[in-house]
Amino acid sequence: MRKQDVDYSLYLVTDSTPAVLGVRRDVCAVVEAALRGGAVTCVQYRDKTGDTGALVTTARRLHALTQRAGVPLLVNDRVDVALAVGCEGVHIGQDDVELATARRLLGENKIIGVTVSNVEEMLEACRGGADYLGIGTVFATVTKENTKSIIGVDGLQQILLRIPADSPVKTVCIGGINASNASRVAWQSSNPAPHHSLDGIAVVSAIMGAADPAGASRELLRLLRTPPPFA
Ligand code: TZP
Ligand code: MG
Repeated sequence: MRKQDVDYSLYLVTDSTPAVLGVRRDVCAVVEAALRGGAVTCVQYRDKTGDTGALVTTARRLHALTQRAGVPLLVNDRVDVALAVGCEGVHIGQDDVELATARRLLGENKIIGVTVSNVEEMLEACRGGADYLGIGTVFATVTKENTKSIIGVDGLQQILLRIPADSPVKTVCIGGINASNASRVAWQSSNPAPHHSLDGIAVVSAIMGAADPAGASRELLRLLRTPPPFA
């Protein structure tokens, strides 16, 4: 899979905490169920709890699942875990390893995504050669309570509008996206089309917390492609 060809439309971010996942469910089982629906296009393994050995073990299991589904696996924060597993890349925030360092460690062929919540962070990530931006937090969410800023759809649009026209960077938004707002967020962020319209939405609880992860994924992808009423 060439990194230029990655489809970011429906980007699943994992969460292993019982609050999101429910007590009896295993993160790999939920990802496997979601992938079976055929709608998830990209997976990020995000786990703030495990020790390195446990992270590598779970990342290996997830990579086997994503490879079978033909979608990329990215690891949140941990370049070392991504390297150990040989998956497709990483996602880093503003307080993680520097983009230039991650690029040196991973090389040009791996995917590096960066979280941005304002225009300055976006410009810096573009200059540094990020492959995609995770723009947010769009709406307040219980999944990640210590977010720096809630930017709303307006903030998301402001960032998209200022991405340099010649930048190849891709974009997803994150934070509180679910079936009730996915269509509106996707359409408002793409019409009238700036140079860079949104390439996808990233969700945690809308899929990881769903009773039927495959059905929830298919419904989200359908909504992304459906104009909201009065669009
Ligand atoms: N980064 C910004 S918000 C967020 C992350 C990882 C969590 C989003 O979770 P949800 O459940 O999709 O609102
Ligand atoms: Mg991080």
